[in-house]
Amino acid sequence: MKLTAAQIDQFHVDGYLVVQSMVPAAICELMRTITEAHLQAAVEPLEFEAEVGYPGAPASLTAPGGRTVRRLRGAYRRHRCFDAWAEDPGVVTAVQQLLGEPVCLSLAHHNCVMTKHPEFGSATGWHRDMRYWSFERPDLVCVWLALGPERADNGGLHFIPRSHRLQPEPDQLDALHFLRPEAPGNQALLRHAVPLTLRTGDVVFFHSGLFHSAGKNASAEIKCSIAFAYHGVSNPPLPGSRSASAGSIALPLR
Ligand SMILES: O=C(O)CCC(=O)C(=O)O
Repeated sequence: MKLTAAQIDQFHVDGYLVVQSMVPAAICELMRTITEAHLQAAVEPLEFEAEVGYPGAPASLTAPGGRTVRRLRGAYRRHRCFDAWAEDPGVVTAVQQLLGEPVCLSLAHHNCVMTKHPEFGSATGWHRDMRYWSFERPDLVCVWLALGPERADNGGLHFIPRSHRLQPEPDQLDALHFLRPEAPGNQALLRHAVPLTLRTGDVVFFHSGLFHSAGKNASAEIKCSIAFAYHGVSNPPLPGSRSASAGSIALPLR
């Protein structure tokens, strides 16, 4: 799959691009089945709701819902269906077009199946992924694949279009670099936020500087999405940083 010039422009202007029906239903179904099996068997490495520390998340692993899985980490080495997706030539071509150079998959960031459970799945405040990432330039692309429907009411993503180049004033952010919803400087920004509605097999490419958030899951189904992050070959992780710790996989186009 090659992106059109209009799609590339849209990504650069808005900070994100949705490609509908990029992945066939049968592949999504396989990924969903593997996800459910790994949730059922608690296949490590896992991140639990109690560990994210977001508002409304269970306070400890032993609190009710504390061991609700938030992320199946290490997706790349979890099952062939996930690494095949991470290295899919359509994905690699698209990310290469968006970053303007050959790309690498980061194993340190995202590299997971995000799961948002009803009841104990917590909301995520307004943040940009690059807040704790250490690269020469803050220009990475997250590729997010919906394995089922995603809407505002089941914990789907919200974006602030064009916020990927924003330079917030210190008082707009809290100590953890989340946007402070009550800060006067954020009111106009938050008025422009949009909920994303995705169907199974839709893919969102978004810039690591884009402010995004997600709510709780008020549906009866677990929402599952695959997230991988990519950087350009000329933009490696900084030596000694957490971003460099797990390594990257170079993805030349074959
Ligand atoms: O699904 C969510 O709550 C948000 C996930 C997200 O934005 C992240 O982990 O960076």
